[in-house]
Amino acid sequence: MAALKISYSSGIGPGSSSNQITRILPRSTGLSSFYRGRNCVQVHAVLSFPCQTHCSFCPLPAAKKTTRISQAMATGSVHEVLPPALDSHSDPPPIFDGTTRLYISYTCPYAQRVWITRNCKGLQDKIKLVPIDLKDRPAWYKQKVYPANKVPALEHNNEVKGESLELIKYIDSHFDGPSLFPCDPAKKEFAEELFSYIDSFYKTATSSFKGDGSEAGVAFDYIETALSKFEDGPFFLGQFSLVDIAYAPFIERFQPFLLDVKKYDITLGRPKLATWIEEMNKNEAYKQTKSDPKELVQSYKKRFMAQL
Ligand SMILES: N[C@@H](CCC(=O)N[C@@H](CS)C(=O)NCC(=O)O)C(=O)O
Repeated sequence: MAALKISYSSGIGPGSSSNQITRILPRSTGLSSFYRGRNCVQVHAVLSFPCQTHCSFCPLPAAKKTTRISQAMATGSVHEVLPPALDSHSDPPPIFDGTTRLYISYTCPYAQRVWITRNCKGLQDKIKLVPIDLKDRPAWYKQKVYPANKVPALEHNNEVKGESLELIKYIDSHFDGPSLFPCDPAKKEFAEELFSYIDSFYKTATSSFKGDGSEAGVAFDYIETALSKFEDGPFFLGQFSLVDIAYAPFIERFQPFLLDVKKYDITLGRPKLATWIEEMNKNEAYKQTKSDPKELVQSYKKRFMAQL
């Protein structure tokens, strides 16, 4: 059986130590059972858009972009030990020292979008992850880093920017790595429609938690139809893109919660969605950011059941 060398830190998240551990796992175990917080990082190539022409969303010259899948991504050799979350006792990093930093929380779906984007572009060594413990937030975060006091935030070129959808576009267009947004106008237009739909998707899905979950059907039907629009791949725009990244953290949470609590299987009768989830789960850059579904269900139960 092929073996995969996994290095991980046991020191992820509040209250844990920061010993590094190396384990050999049987490949058949599947990395999906090893979630961030404990894992190493094996990055494989991701699909990217081969932009033939220069376009406003894609400032890099076409030739540069098409060949920008990093060596590490192509070989799956990127190795990242995730740092522990900083809390109210932690010193701030040397802010505005020229380092590009992505402030996240390991549990925040918005931050996860930006983290996935960074991983997909192979920017692990260019954008440093700074996880924050939101339950015991360091005061310096609001005072010195991001007055909105939320994650995600990106420190880049002596500025701090927020808002996950803005950040994934910003990272895609300002950093090296495979382009994650198409140049095809029809695809761009559809991407914007899908970005606009996310809020109602979220609201429809979460309000279904009050009932038997089936009211979420309309939101997942929209997704199923959207996934049928382009036939050059199983993703929203055919090929893998920022749109998949924008939806993934939420579908990652809704699927196990609705199944566990409401016995509602979002993939039933939705083959495109089932395939999309399957394909997403093959993406190492995304898998490194995933949480344990059991923990997600617990956290959603805590958050939403109290209100029901
Ligand atoms: N619209 C923001 C939402 C970010 C957000 O709400 N982040 C949450 C964590 S998941 C947060 O930082 N909450 C802290 C707070 O609101 O005090 C985005 O897309 O980035």
